[in-house]
Amino acid sequence: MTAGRKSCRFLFVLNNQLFVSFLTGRIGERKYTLGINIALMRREATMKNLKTLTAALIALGLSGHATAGIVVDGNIDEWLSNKTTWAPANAGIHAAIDDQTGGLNTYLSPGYGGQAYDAEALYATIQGDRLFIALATGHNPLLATSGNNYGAGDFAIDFGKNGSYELGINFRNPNGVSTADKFGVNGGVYRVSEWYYGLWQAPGVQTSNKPVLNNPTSIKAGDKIADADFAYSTAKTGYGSHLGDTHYFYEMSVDIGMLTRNGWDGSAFNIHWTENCANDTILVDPDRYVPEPGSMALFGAAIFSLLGMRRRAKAG
Ligand SMILES: [Ca+2]
Ligand SMILES: [Ca+2]
Ligand SMILES: [Ca+2]
Ligand SMILES: [Ca+2]
Repeated sequence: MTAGRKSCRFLFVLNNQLFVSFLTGRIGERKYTLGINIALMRREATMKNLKTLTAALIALGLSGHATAGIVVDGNIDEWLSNKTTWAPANAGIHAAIDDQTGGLNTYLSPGYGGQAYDAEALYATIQGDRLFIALATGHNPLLATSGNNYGAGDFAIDFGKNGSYELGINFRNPNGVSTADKFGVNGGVYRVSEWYYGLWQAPGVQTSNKPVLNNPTSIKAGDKIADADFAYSTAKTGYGSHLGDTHYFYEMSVDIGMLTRNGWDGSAFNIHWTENCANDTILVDPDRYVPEPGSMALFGAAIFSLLGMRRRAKAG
């Protein structure tokens, strides 16, 4: 998301009063217009009507369309503009979409498993001072690793996009029996010293000792550094192009300051998720993070420049 502004004069009416715009722009997805009340401009400005002018500016600024905030509750509808295609709700959301279907013998990538192991869509966005992540999958979070079943993996973060996953956001399976499923605290953020890996050495080629190291599955060892807001859903239908399929959603957010204190330099990074078998992997790479000026700071700057305009007008 970016903040921008440009000047382009036009007249508009608000509350039966005529305004001339002097600044329009965007803060993230929110459009705003600042304007000067024509009636007030024609009078000699006093401190009293300057206050009225300031109030009018703020009211205008806040009249734009606000982006709905993300609520971490396991319902990802606010992330989506289209539930059939999984298209994200706005350009600030980075998305990887790979919705497959079929029975357990259906190939995904790099392994098999069809809808029951399908990683379908992974999303990431930054709002305010938090990184939000959402996942849609056909894999039941409550499926435990046992025999030929494999439980859910954790969310792995690779700063530098160099294949070394520094941080993990942990999912702890309440039905877990294996050490991978039972590791740590649900929603805990860990600085990871060791990952588990899946079954695949190359697409369709199984291995027990040469896993693909850029497909980490679950946290094996690490230090807990924070807690994410973390939620996951029960089975849902009505999404994707395969109408009979069931889906499960994960949603979480972590503090940006915590990420920077733990190795993030603000450049683009990868977020990865898969199951403990790594039958289907998914990766999303949020852009470099550019902090936005706070909206009130921007309005403050606008009012300050208005004061400057008034002084110049008075001097002339
Ligand atoms: Ca939600
Ligand atoms: Ca699917
Ligand atoms: Ca998939
Ligand atoms: Ca790295």
